[in-house]
Amino acid sequence: MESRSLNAVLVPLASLILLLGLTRAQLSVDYYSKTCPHVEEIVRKEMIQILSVAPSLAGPFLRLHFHDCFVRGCDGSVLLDSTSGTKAEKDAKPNLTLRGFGSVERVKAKLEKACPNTVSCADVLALMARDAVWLSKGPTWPVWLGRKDGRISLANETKQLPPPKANLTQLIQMFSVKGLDLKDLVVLSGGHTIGTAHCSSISDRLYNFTGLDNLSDVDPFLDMKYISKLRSKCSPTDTKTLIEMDPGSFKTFDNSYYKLVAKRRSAFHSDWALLTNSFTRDYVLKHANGFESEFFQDFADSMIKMGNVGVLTGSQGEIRKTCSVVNY
Ligand code: HEM
Ligand SMILES: *[C@@H]1O[C@H](CO)[C@@H](O)[C@H](O)[C@H]1NC(C)=O
Ligand SMILES: *[C@@H]1O[C@H](CO)[C@@H](O)[C@H](O)[C@H]1NC(C)=O
Ligand SMILES: *[C@@H]1O[C@H](CO)[C@@H](O)[C@H](O)[C@H]1NC(C)=O
Ligand SMILES: *[C@@H]1O[C@H](CO)[C@@H](O)[C@H](O)[C@H]1NC(C)=O
Ligand SMILES: CC(=O)N[C@H]1CO[C@H](CO)[C@@H](O)[C@@H]1O
Repeated sequence: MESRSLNAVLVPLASLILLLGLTRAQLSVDYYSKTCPHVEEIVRKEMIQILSVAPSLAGPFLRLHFHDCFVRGCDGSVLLDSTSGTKAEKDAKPNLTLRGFGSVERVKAKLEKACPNTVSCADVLALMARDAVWLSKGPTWPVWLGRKDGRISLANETKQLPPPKANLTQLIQMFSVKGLDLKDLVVLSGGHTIGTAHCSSISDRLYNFTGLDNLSDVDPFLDMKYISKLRSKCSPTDTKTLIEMDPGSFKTFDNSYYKLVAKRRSAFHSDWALLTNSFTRDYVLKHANGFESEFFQDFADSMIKMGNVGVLTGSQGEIRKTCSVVNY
């Protein structure tokens, strides 16, 4: 009896450690040191140019990597176009608001010129996300490289992405199936310190939270004064207007996200939900009052962890030539 129950714990534990060991062993910081030694400089140089012309793309680049990693692992599947037979992730509802695809192709094209058939689109996304944060005055981190690109992208798999209305139970569940814990959840949510949201992503909190569809049907956990402010920007049916998620500081990666969450002025119900668990609430309240460098270090650690989710390595997958289509 006893050894059986011990085995029940040890066997999955051992295979988990093995699995983590294998994935980590195959990604490495110097993966392209021989085959494409200037990969990081090439990406950085393009990113500086892209963001100097279009600074509002920093948020979208970070979000693209997140959406990539949460569906089929970080395999570039978010970048694939639909084909005649299948509707891709890109064409599913959560992805209506993704941007920056043209810039990813631009960076990839530069890399194809310097080192053909070498750097995967999944790695390009990981590097672009890191540089987007760094160029927004946030932290930087070593990007583990060597991901291969997948050949499959299915719209219905975007169900694995947390919706903005999610409660903490759902968030914990959706992160834990990706191997990400409570700390990763509260830390990575801090990514909402940069970028914008469409009115359509928040209008239910302002007008129709429980489906009653009248002016008193608001998210009870959103600061009332903030509701008025948001309503003045977003009419109930507006699908185009963008709001700054971190007003006044949406281009700067800092700890102000946690200040907003603490004041119940965050964009999404999912951000507010971080106040409903003692661990995540303590993290929010602590970092609302400073400790920015600790948040930066945590963010770097959790991004490296997210960048490892479900990666294809070695002989799995391929190095796509163009990020929006699989190789022949
Ligand atoms: C915890 C669960 C999360 C939920 C429910 C969520 C939901 C959303 C939604 C609904 C938007 C607005 C899209 C729009 O209307 O244009 C958004 C934007 C954004 N999200 Fe998240 N997100 C989550 C986690 C993350 C994570 C882990 C990251 C990265 C570390 C991230 C980074 C971003 C960024 C940077 C934007 C701004 C994009 C832009 O400027 O276009 N989010 N998120
Ligand atoms: C998702 O879509 C694919 C292709 O369209 C289909 O084969 C698969 O069964 C669908 N999966 C689910 C869970 O609906
Ligand atoms: C969270 O949301 C799910 C799905 O909507 C629901 O079933 C569950 O009861 C909610 N949990 C809490 C604690 O509110
Ligand atoms: C309000 O929410 C309900 C239920 O989710 C939905 O059926 C209805 O279309 C929404 N109204 C508007 C104006 O979006
Ligand atoms: C909103 O709808 C609910 C349920 O029908 C009703 O009780 C409430 O009085 C309505 N509020 C307004 C402002 O119309
Ligand atoms: C950026 C992008 O490809 N967005 C697509 C999201 O899905 C809708 C349809 O569901 C497409 O029309 C968009 O082009």
